[in-house]
Amino acid sequence: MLLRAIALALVCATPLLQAAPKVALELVADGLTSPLSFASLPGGRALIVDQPGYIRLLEKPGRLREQPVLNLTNRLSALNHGGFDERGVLGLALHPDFARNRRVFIAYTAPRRESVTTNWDCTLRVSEFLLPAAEPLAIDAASETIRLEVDKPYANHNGGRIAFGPDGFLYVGVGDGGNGNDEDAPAMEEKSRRPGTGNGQNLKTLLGKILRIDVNVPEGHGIPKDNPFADGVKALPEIWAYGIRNPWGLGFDLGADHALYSADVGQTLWEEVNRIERGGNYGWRLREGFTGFNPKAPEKSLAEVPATGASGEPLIGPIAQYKNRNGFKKDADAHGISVTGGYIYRGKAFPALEGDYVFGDWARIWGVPAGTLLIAHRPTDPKAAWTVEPLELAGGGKVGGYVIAFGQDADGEVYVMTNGNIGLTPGKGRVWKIITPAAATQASAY
Ligand SMILES: [Ca+2]
Repeated sequence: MLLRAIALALVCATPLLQAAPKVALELVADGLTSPLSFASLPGGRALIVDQPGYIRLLEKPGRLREQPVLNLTNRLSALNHGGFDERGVLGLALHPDFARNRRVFIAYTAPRRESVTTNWDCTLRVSEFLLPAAEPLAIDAASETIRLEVDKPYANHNGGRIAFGPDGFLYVGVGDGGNGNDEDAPAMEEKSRRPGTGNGQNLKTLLGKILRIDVNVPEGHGIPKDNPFADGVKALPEIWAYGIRNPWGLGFDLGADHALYSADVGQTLWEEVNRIERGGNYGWRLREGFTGFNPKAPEKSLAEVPATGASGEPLIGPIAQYKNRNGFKKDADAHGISVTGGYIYRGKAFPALEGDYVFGDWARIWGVPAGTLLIAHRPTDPKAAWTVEPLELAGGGKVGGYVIAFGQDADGEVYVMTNGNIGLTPGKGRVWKIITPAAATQASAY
């Protein structure tokens, strides 16, 4: 027993012993508008998504090819150019067998489908394109095959982060429909809706979900046989997990159990990171983080925390959460106002971060371009909460922009994407590689 007590004491003391290493940033791409996704190509190059409608080619660090690989501007929903906007090109993923089949999957907001009620905003679309190996690399827009469409009542909370799992299926994060407090969306599917529950808890809408689809079919998508609601009776069959608000960040662990991690942007009080399990109910809008959520008074947690969803299923709490400064202005551990999801670190530069979750927060205050890099340390006890702290820049430097997205290369190293503007004003979108201060000797380092 004594040994066990000592072991427990050591486990409990671990967070105090862990001081995250200081990091530096190497500028790898500049002059973009709002870079949101990064995918390594064979041969050391990478594709970068720029939100207003471009897929760009990073030839090597510091050299972004001028001519886009793909221009999608004429397929997007109208954008608020020059201002804040959550719409545009949002996510990109290479097929697991890309080296042979050259298939690229892109998520973007398209104009509202004609079949949709006119007071809705846009349609989140996931399409496949072919990227021929011939140089110079270019995607023919005519190669588009639409795989999935989800209609959106509002302009915000689109999700649109996509990732292939080790199972070969495509996972798609979809936000709760937008506006705030997970309102029930305007009456498009009136008959199938249970009013008053919000979209996250409504299993008859794809809003507020993590989806899992089979794209190895000629058109559209198939339903993997082992999806939790594959028969489509109780729920739409694409649903893999639910109770999600705005999954901004979606990534599989390159190592260990290859689990899926997703950040979920909070409403007012709590920002969270989830490990996404098959069929899991992540609580929104019954809960925000570990607390009970009241859509009529989002600034105050409910006294009683709901434990289960409508069918008695347990609500799954986040692996990590931190305070939102909108609700906790004076608290030092309120790191910002909107979580930006990242990746489990599996690179070589920071052995101390192996298995930890590298992510960030968009900004400390609306309108001020000062985001924060964060690290969630994986606990020794898998049931314990991950501890969150800032991932500080050596020399006390600051990330000079909103932290809008993260990327990960084939070596497991992590990239952070920033925007010096609040939205779609061109010129201050940058992609940085997170490197050690010792490696930051080049002039390009931050
Ligand atoms: Ca949650």
